[in-house]
Amino acid sequence: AQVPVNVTVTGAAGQIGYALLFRIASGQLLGPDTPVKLRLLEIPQAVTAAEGTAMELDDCAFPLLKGIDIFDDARQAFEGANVALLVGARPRSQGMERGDLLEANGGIFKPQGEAINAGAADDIRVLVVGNPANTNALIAQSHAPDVPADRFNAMTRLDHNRALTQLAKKVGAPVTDIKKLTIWGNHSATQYPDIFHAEVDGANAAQRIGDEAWLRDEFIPTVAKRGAAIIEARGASSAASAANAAIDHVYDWVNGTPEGDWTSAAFPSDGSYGVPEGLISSFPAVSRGGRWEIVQNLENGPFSRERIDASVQELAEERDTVRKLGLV
Ligand code: NAX
Repeated sequence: AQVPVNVTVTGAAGQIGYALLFRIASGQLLGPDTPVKLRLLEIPQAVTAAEGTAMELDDCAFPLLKGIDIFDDARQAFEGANVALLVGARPRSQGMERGDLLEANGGIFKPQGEAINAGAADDIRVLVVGNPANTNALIAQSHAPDVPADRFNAMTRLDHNRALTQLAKKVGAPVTDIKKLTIWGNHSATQYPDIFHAEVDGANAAQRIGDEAWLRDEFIPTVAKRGAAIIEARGASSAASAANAAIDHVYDWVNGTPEGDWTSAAFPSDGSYGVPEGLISSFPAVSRGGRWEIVQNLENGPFSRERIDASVQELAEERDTVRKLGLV
C-alpha cells in the first residue's frame, strides 16, 4: 500500500479549515489514489473545536484518511509534513495599522517557518492562505533556510477563479472556455487581474470585449474587492471558495497544469517581469514536474505595466516593513 502523505493544516478549527479538511480527506487535494494523514495545528483555546471537526472527519469514514493528529505546538505539527496549508493567521482588528498587522503575523509565521525548517519532510510544499498571505509566506520562507525557497507559495488562486467566472459571465461562455488569465502581484486590493493574454474559446479576450471602461471600472474592481462583497452579503468572509482555491493550487502544483493553459500562483520571483527577486508575487504560472515555472515573454502594455508595478511596489513596501521589524 502507498505511504500516506502528511498534510499539516493550521487554523484547522476556523471556517476555511472546516471547508478544507473534508475535501483533503476525500482525496481532492492530491488525487484519488493518495492516502493522507492530517496534522492539525490550532491555538490551545481552539483545540477542542478542532477535535470536534476530527470527530466529524472520522464519521465520514473516508477510505483515504489514514489518521488525524491535533497539536497546539508548531514543531510537532510540521514534523514529517509533506504538504502544509498555512491558514491560521491574525486578522486585522479595529484601528490596527498595516505594520501592526504584519508584526502580529510575524509572531505566527516566523516560528512556523522555523518549525518547517526543523522537521518537515524533504519534499515539503507550503501554501500560505492566511493574510497578508504573500508577506506571511515571505516571513515563513526566510526562517526556513534549508528548504528551497520555491516551496513557499501564497494563494492567489481564489482571485484567479473569481476572475475566470467574471470574464465567463461577461462573454456568456462557460468557464472551461476561458484560458490564460493572470493575477499579478499581491493578494490584496492592488492585485491586477489581466485579461490581455486571456483567451475565450481560442480568441483574445481583451479584443473580443474591446471595452477598456468595463475592464477598468467593473472587472478589475469586482475581482479585487470580491472578498469585501462576500463579507457584506454573507456576514462572514469567503470560506468554501477559499478552501476550493487551496485545493486547486496544491493539486496543480503536485499534478501539473493542463497543456495550453496556465494559472496564477504566488511564489518567490526570479526577477521576471521586473518583479524584484525574492518577492513572493503572483505570476502566470505552469506547473511541470512538481515545480512552478513563470510563463515568459508576455508583452505587457502600459495599462498592465502600471498596475503590475503598483502591486509589486506594495509587496516591496510590505517586505521593507517586516525587514525593519527583523522578521525577514
Ligand atoms: P477564522 O478566524 O475562521 O479561522 C482562523 C483560525 O486560525 C482560528 O481557528 C484560529 O484559532 C487559528 N489560528 C490563529 N492563530 C493560529 C496559530 N498561530 N496557529 C494555528 N492556528 C491559528 O478565519 P478563516 O475565515 O478560516 O480565514 C483564515 C485566513 O485566511 C485569514 O487570514 C483570512 O484573511 C485568509 N483568507 C485568505 C484568502 C486568500 O485568497 N489568500 C481568502 C479567504 C480568507 O480571507
